Amino acid sequence: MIAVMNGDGRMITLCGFGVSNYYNKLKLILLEKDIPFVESVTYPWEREGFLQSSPLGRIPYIETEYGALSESQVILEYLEDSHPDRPLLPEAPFARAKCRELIQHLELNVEWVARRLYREAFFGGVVSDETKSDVREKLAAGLGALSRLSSFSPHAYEMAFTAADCAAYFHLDYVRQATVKIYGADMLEERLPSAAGYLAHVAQRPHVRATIAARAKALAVFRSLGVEYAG
Ligand SMILES: N[C@@H](CCC(=O)N[C@@H](CS)C(=O)NCC(=O)O)C(=O)O
Repeated sequence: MIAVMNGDGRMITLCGFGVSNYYNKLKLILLEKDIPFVESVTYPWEREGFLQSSPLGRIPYIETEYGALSESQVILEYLEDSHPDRPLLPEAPFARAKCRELIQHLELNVEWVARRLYREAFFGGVVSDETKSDVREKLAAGLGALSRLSSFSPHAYEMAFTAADCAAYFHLDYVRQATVKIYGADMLEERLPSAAGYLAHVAQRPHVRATIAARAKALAVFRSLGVEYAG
């Protein structure tokens, strides 16, 4: 647990576990914005204990001095509004919307589609051939949409590091791994050729490197628990 407290006593608790790409999206936002926070390891299969904080029992969620907040994009925008000092969204309304548009396409039409493969790709389960073929088709469309929105060179949204990169790194990395495992081919390479260079570039950031290292440790802990979980 990272325990850091602000000078004025406010503190955010990030709840979830470090294997989750949505958790790591927010962790990276907090680190990059230099917002004090503590981490509370919270597993989705323990949802009965936190449904009041995250109504579907999903992680990540945060606890704040005002109450709990769920859904990573809502949390991201709350952090941006409440801690404007180190902005991770562009200031101009249209650019701000374009950056969020990219995140929404990435999550709805790419990550959420690829997620249906995770059970087999990462958690030792089985996914039907029908699902694999459906995902392949929808993922091709989602990645096509992303390629029309961004060149991912050098960043997800234009030239500067933004919140879109915090989401893109951890989502695209899992999408790539899942497609390699399930289809024997990297769909990012096929549909988003700049992704490999982009991921390598973003991975050099100190906070990204630290979050990747924490993810490896969280994965080892998760495996040692021997629980059945499908993502
Ligand atoms: N739209 C949600 C997605 C979060 C999500 O899918 N979390 C996964 C872990 S990566 C989870 O809690 N899965 C358990 C479940 O859906 O029951 C967000 O952005 O926070």
